[in-house]
Amino acid sequence: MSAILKQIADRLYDGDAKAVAELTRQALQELSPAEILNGGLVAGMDRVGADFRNGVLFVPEVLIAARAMHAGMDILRPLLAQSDVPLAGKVIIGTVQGDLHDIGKNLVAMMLEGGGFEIVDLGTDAAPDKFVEAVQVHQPHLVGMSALLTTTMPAMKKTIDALADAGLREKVKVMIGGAPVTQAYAEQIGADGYAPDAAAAVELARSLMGVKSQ
Ligand code: B1M
Repeated sequence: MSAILKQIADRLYDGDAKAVAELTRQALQELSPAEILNGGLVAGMDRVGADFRNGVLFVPEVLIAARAMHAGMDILRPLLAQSDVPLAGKVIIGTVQGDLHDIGKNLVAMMLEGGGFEIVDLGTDAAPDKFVEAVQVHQPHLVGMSALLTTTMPAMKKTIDALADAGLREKVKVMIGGAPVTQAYAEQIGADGYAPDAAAAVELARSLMGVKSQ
């Protein structure tokens, strides 16, 4: 790995947004946006994800690292949009109807973006129709749903049913998560996968795309 990519990954891990932005600009003099994305930002977020899963880092540190990742992404995004760099995949994500909790969903979205995925975020209280419309417009590979209330979990099933009614269910993989959600519930409602945390969500998204995690 080039020295500057390692520096980007290290500073991202430390949550130093200013340094990540500066190093990303410098790296563009010698490397392509895709090389910087994968070798610097995604590599750094992968380490953050692994240490979060292993209990070395906690939510505040992950959020600070994700902010540093965004500082680099803000510079790369317009350049990546111009080039034909294949992203890891496109994900539509939202907190389901009736549910206003978004801290975990945002964390998952940020980790997925750090994992090289393009994110369309529907925010909170996203009705089944909103997911259907977003799938029609954005044609994602994956749909991610978050629920924090036992009373809003059924909205996940309603959304899957709405996708099926619109003839879209076979076109996307559906992943779900949130504190009360389980693997058994994912199987019960016909989702393609469940992830217990943001790091696992990146691994799951990659595996649903048929890519082995780094
Ligand atoms: Co609410 N709330 N809340 N709340 N709230 C809970 C969830 C609750 C467990 C608290 C409790 O009673 N002990 C309880 C739910 C009980 C239940 O249903 N079994 C509860 C309740 C009852 C309520 C209200 C009904 C309270 C009231 O008004 N009477 C109300 C509902 C509002 C609504 O949604 N309609 C309400 C409101 C709120 C606030 C607005 C005050 C605030 C939300 C602020 C916000 O999100 N912007 C809030 C908060 C903060 C919580 C707690 C304290 C923390 C949730 C959180 O952010 N955790 C929560 C208690 C708790 O969990 N300890 C609670 C941190 C976050 C990083 O974790 O969201 O689990 P989490 O996300 C994780 C994983 O779950 C996973 O990855 C994330 C990162 O590792 N994950 C996914 C999440 N989504 C995923 C998607 C994936 C994959 C993984 O794939 C797509």
